[in-house]
Amino acid sequence: MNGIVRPKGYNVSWHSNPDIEKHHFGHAHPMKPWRLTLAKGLIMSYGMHTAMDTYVSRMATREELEDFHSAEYMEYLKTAKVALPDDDNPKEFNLGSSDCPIFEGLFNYCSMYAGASIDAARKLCNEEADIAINWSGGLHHAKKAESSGFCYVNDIVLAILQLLRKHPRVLYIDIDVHHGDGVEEAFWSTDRVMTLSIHKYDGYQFFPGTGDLDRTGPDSEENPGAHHAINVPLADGIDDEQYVWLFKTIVGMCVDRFRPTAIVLQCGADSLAGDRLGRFNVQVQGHGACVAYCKSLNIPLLLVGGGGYTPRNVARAWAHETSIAIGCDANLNPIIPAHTPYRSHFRHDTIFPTLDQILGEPRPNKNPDKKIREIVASITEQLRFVNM
Ligand code: ZLV
Ligand code: CA
Ligand code: ZN
Repeated sequence: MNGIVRPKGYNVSWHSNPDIEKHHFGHAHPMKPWRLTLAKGLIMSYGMHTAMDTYVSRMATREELEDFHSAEYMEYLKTAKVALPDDDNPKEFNLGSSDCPIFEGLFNYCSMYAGASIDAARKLCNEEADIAINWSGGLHHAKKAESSGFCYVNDIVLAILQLLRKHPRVLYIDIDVHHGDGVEEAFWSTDRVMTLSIHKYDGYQFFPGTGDLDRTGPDSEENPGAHHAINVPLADGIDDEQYVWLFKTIVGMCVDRFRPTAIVLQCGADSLAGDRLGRFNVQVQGHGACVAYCKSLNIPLLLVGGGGYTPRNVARAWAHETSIAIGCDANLNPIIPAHTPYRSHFRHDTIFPTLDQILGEPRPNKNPDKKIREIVASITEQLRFVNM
């Protein structure tokens, strides 16, 4: 079946739940859980599920959610009622805002994607998986007591808290086009988690408006979290060559200095070219090269999803990255199998749509090489302050 074989002595676990995909944020909202159906269809039509341990994930319990979130916020999230369109009540916990609408089944949706990330992290802790995958997770903006930017519960923080039960040091890497502010904030004061986010940054306009190069951790040197936040602010239009070079260079330096015993990679697909909200020119190949590089480090790896607002491209990237995880990427026929569900969604200018070819107006690259080198120089200097 398309050259898919289970890798010997290497376990990949895949955590998903079809009920997650059925939720709707609202007609005009860019977040479409249905993109997960498209990704799953592609993964399964290639037969990749046969090479992984597949789990239908369960809901996280209230106790598990309250490992990070406040009990008051979780209670409100559970009981929040879908508001009428003209209801302008004050928005507690930012719930009911246009970014974070209250929709039917919201609490179940949150509990399921969080349950999947928690289970995936536990598979790594028990050494039952070398790579664990939850494409429905990666919701990096949620705070202890606040929803933000389409994220209600921070499954990444919950997963890292699980990993910290066994692992002394966790490296969090975020390739979503937005700054991973919620995860950064949650681990701001500890030296057991290093956070690295690569994102579009223009000072204030592009959401969430944080993530400048100088944002490196708490100011006080006595605080163990000092220097453990790494931010890579980029301008529009970065291409594969620059992005992958930057990724490998910076992640390589972080691994050398911090020596993580587990890695969490948030694979937000809104950093791809042609994304409805994104601004970069990264291709499926370049995005996947980041996953391949993390895999090559041979450190337990958790892959989560994140943003991604052009569903056919999100599905392409996460299917390609699943193939990298199980090691069959080189053997895949790039032409999307004829029996793939919703195959017509992948067709644009060609009758033979491929896994790696995405359509998107190229954006002018506003990232001079000099700037890219300056970013690396600044992070090199920052890492000198991280104790080995
Ligand atoms: O990909 O939104 O700019 C992880 C992730 O990182 C804003 N929100 C907020 C701040 C005030 N505004 C605007 C509110 C708009 C509400 C609805 C949209 C609707 C249609 C098209 C675009 C948007 C939109 N919203 C674009 N950017 C925003 C951001 C939030 C981005 C979250 C990224 C989440 C899953
Ligand atoms: Ca990011
Ligand atoms: Zn994003």
